[in-house]
Amino acid sequence: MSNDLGRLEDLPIDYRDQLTSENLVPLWPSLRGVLPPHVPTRKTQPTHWAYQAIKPLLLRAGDLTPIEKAERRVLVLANPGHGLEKMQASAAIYLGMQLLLPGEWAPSHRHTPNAVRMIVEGEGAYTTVDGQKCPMSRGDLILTPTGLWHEHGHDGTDPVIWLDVLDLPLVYYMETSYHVNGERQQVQPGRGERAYGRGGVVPTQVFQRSGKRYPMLRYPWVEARAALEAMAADEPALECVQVTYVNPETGEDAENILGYYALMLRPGQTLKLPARSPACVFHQIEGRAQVQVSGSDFTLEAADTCCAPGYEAVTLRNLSADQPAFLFMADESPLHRKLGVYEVRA
Ligand code: 1HN
Repeated sequence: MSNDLGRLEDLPIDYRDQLTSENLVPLWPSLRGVLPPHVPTRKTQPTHWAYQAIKPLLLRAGDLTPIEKAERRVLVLANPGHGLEKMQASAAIYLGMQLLLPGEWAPSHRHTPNAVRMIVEGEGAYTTVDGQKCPMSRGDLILTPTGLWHEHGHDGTDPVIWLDVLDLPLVYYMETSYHVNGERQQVQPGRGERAYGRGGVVPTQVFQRSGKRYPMLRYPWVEARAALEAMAADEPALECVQVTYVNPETGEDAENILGYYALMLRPGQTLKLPARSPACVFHQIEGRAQVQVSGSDFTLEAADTCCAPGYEAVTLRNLSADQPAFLFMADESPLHRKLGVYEVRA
């Protein structure tokens, strides 16, 4: 097959003008661009966002912009490879750091993109999702899946900050992104959600299925951390000490498009992750780690975040010789699997 396809400039100008006026475009000058050999073209650049840099700017946003003027007071972690104005960390992943001050309320709405929040700092805030009040503590993961009402409140005394992860870039690209505003939700006491908080047992559905697509909305960090520590202790030879956040009724990914995971690096451990098609995001929950990906070398301090493009191997190294390091990960693998494009490259 020829690597030397005809260029646009090779065509007579009158022919090109006629094509344009009929809304027609020749494929061959662009064919290698849209279908490059062996490895896709990726705009996603390895990018690191230091919490130390974000936090003071976010607190200043708290002074500059009242919550009523922001609805959601967020600084977006934008990948320069996509252009900052696109507000993308990768092709399908949006990341933002959100600040809620004591007494503030971020009003109820629902939208088509799926979201999760990973709590970074502070106590006393909560998200109400589909009538369920979900308290926020460091490391907790709270789902706000597509279509579910959600709002944030804060009864504590200090600022609360969390990382939002959404599939907004994909949903927007599909021309399916919109929101609806709503009234303050009635908190529904005890719908039994807490029964899902224990690994291995779920409520028996004797008379009918729960009917809930999202039975579990809050994944407490104490539980995920305990699972990782137990795995590490019980399987000393296990290389990748990682758990996946799943729907406890089906075992499927917690949400439809992005995947969420927690990972433990043993003291001094170096973990080489193979090149896989999905882009991914790392957020340091505890400890410090080095992240190497396609020529970039980041040090993740606690609460730092970085992203890695797809089709690149990633090396993670725990920078402590005597303490474990814990990371939250998000990636595009549920999307890639559903689309049939998921790959692991040896
Ligand atoms: C959103 O609804 C939240 O509810 C946060 O906290 C970030 C970014 C884009 C679109 C919707 C929230 C968002 C968002």
